[in-house]
This record gives sequence, structure tokens and C-alpha cells, in this order.
Amino acid sequence: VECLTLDRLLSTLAGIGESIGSNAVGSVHRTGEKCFSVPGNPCSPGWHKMNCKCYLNSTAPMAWAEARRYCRERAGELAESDDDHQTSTLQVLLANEKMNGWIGLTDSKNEGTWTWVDSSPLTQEFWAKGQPDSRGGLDEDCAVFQSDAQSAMSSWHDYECSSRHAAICEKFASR
Ligand SMILES: [Ca+2]
Ligand SMILES: [Ca+2]
Repeated sequence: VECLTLDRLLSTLAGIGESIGSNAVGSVHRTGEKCFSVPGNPCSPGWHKMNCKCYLNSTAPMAWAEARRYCRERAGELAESDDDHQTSTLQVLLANEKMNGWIGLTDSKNEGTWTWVDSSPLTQEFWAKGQPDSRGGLDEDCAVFQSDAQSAMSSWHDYECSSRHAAICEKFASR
């Protein structure tokens, strides 16, 4: 009886090992570079596929909070950098698509400390020359990506969050 139990235990352990192994492969697949190879166009109409995400540039201008709501209502979020990509790659992609508008970057919680809306800190900055400047003492706490800037690498401007700009939304490409 003891032998049988040990046998069963071993085969159960082997099964667990296999399923841990396959889950590990699955998670690499989800978060790693494999997302670059999502076949076809897995983005909803109007969204542009760039890397493993889909991006939408609204046509209507709106305040930053409204823009965030606009993106979330579409199962997305205001565009932001993440650890999977170089932020600089995102800069080039948005510029190539001629996108303009709010991104998910704000210093409204702590003036001068810019953070992404997912709470991740800002590690690479791409402010336009002289920005952020809280122009003329205005309380400019929200960031806009401008593809008409001199360079994709200097394309961010701070604006008053209540000013109206298009939204740049992102969401993961569906598989
Ligand atoms: Ca500010
Ligand atoms: Ca500014």
C-alpha cells in the first residue's frame, strides 16, 4: 500500500511540475517579446498596432481626466511606458503615426514629480525644450505628446489638465 501511495505521489508531483513548466512558458509568452508576433491585426477598428499594443488617437479634444475616462471606457488606458519596451520606441511609434494628445503622465499629486497613471515612476523623460514649464505660473500638471515636435525624443509638453487635447489610448493587442 505504501509503495502504491508513493507511486501516486510521484506521478502527482510530476504532473504539478509539468503544469508549472507550461504556465511559466505561458507567462513568458504573455509578457515577453513574443507579443511582437501577434499575427494579423488584433486591434479593434480605428486602433493602430504598434509592438504588442494597440493605440487609438481620439479626434475630439477633451480635458485630461475626460481623456482617461475615454480610454478606460474602451478597455484601455492613456498611453504610458512600461517595462516591456523602451519608452524611446514608443516615442518613435507615436511620432510615426502622427499622434497628438494626452498621455498617462501627470504631476498632479506632487508638483514636479511626474508619474505614469499605473503609478510606475518616470525613468526616461522626453520633454520638449523648456518643458515642463508650468507656463506663466499656470498649474500645468498633465502631459501631452506632440508628434510635430522637433524630435520624437523631445515631444512632451505639460499643460493644464483642464485644457483640451485629443486622447492617446493604449491597450494590449488581443490574441
Ligand atoms: Ca506641474
Ligand atoms: Ca508647458
